Amino acid sequence: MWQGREVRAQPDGPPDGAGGGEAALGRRKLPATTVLAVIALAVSVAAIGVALRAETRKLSVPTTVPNVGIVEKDFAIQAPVTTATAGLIDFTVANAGPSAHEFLIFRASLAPDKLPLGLDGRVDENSDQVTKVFDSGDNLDAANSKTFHSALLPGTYVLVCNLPTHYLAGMHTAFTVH
Ligand SMILES: [Cu+2]
Repeated sequence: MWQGREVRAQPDGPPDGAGGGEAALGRRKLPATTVLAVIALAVSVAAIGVALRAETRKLSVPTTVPNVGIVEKDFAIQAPVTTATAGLIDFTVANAGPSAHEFLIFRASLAPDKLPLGLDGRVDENSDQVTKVFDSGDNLDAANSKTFHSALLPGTYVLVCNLPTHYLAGMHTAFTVH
């Protein structure tokens, strides 16, 4: 790859002035292959820099996401810890049964038992007064537990099970993110 003969400097230019000038310019001009090699090297170094920065970013992400243990049962949601720092938060929800339950997180400035209701008595998930930020989707069967990943901004939240009648029966609890 390295073409030594093309970049070898000549010790002396020809004796006559004009020709010598041209020869000197020609000598200093690097062959295209060398220029390309230098560009390729610069790009490689830049790429390594980007890769290192990406690696640093990866490493700076906390390796332990805080985990909040939740117990759901007929009919309550128990959270031994009710605050967390904004960012990634895992909720490990255990269902003590006997019914299946779901796990929803609403952002709301209302009291946990004052969320807007639909005609069916469930929390109105489309109300302007609440923003649903997490929904477990599937129900969690009794005696099962599952960890859900969330990313929460600072604010006040209500943890809810919104299966028919479960919210009004008491399945709501406040959660605050600082
Ligand atoms: Cu429930």
